[in-house]
Amino acid sequence: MSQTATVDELGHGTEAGGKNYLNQEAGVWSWLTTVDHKRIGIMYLVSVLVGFTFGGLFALLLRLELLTPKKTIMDASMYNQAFTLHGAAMVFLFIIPSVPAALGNFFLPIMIGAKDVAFPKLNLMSLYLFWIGAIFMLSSIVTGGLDTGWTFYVPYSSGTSTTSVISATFGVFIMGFSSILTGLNFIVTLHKLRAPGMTWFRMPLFLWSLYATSIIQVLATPVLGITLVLLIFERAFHVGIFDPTLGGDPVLFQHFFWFYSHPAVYIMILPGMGIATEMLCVHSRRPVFGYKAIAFSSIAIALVGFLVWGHHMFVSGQSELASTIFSFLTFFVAIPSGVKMFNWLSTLWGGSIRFTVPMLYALTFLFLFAIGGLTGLFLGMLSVDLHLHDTYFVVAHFHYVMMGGTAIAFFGGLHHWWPKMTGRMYSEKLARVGWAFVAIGFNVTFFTQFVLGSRGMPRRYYNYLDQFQPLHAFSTFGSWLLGIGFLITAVTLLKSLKDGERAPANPWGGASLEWETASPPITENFHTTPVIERGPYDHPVEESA
Ligand code: HEM
Ligand SMILES: [Cu+2]
Repeated sequence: MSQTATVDELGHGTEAGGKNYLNQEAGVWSWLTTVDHKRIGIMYLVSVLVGFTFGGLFALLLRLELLTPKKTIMDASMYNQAFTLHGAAMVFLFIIPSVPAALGNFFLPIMIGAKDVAFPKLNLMSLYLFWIGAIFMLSSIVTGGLDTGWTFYVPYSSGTSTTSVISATFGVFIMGFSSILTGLNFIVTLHKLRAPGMTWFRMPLFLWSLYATSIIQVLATPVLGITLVLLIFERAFHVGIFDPTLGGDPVLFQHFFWFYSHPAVYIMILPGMGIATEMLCVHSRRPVFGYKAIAFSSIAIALVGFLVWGHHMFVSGQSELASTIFSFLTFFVAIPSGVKMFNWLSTLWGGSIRFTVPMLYALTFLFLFAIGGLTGLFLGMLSVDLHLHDTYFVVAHFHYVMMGGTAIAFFGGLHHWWPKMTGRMYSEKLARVGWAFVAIGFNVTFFTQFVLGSRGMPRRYYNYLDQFQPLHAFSTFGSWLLGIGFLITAVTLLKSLKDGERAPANPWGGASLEWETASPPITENFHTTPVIERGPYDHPVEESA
């Protein structure tokens, strides 16, 4: 393959120095008022990476505190604030918007051969809502902190806590609208703007995962919004809704909260699964095994995900019958997840696997998500969860899913699509070193916590019994490896912007539409509307260069 993209028969390529979405217009104002989904995607990308860095710094501080059994660097109340801010930043500022709003915005229209999303101005408005919500949430840091945990459980949050609960929850409320409107935009775009020949079953599977995610965003997020408004009412005006001393019901809050937040974990993982599918196919040069099974399993996960929220409430005092039913239903989610795992492995089988950086991330995703998912079954088992609830086992489980699953897929996707988004190649060697630190550091940090949890180390404690120290110290050491890994990755990618080689249109030999446009794409994505005649993983016959 030649190193500079050439103009192909659709006229997509640009020669060096040609116009593209990055240099079409210059200046901050042109970015802040843009309606180009690619620029909006890039602004989300920068925002979520800032959120990740912020949350990551708090993670390092938390782990540093846990290096010794007594006070190391902070006292108990600071520890509470640190894990709240870490959790809230990672969930609301990073992981929920990371794949859909950043990478999805950039690639969804391109992958269906469209010029933009259905409602470009609404898309820009969603970004502003995200920023405004984030400012409200983060303002709580300077106006009294936040120590409720990212779950805002009542009655602590509505009465007892003296921290700035209202500004933080109001911020999350606003960010919720950003999420809902993005989901709505994606659904309409996928229904209405597919290029001629782009049937539903010719869409890349990443888009099926975003479609399923959008359904959850539109249906579940309003419930969280209403719940937070009720919480604000109770805290501000002492209306009894959740607080038993005011005549309210605290378990009701948990029902409302998890009715959103369990589906929300699929907002977090489904897009990650979608990216993994793309990376596995492209970098093993194999059409996906079981296209429809993967597509429909995404929808199945989204739907079944609405029926299992009570597994977060086994010890909340809900009835034993309810717990038994929720436990039973929880296992059903394992079926579509298992289907995906089977299809991914079958895709790799007999493929010509190339150990590029995105492939390394994809394989890491498979390994870590398998551990995260399977330990979820331990926790879904009513009898086992009674022992493991609120221990480090849970902390390990959700980090394996959220960080090992989604965040790893996200960073893999960043490496996979970086050449397309920026027009630059990064140093594969450096990126590999970054990956190695992240992969090893992750397991050192979090595998240890399965052991800690099963031995009884509770979650959210800043002091602990001496017997736990060796494992905690090992986990803290792992967090430093992780920190180094992300630092190396950041340097690798930023360096490529300065002196990276120019990226060709199709550096990995992918078959979906984004690889047919130039790197970086022109503002309209394509000079002429493409007409699609094959599936997203079928290579055209003549492609051999
Ligand atoms: C850089 C690696 C990370 C480290 C070292 C780390 C470390 C920690 C620690 C020490 C806690 C507190 C546990 C406790 O005391 O109960 C925690 C909680 C949490 N983390 Fe992370 N974390 C990391 C990355 C992430 C990522 C990527 C996400 C999500 C995408 C995430 C989401 C959460 C959540 C939701 C909590 C729960 C907070 C709470 O209990 O309210 N973390 N993490
Ligand atoms: Cu759940």
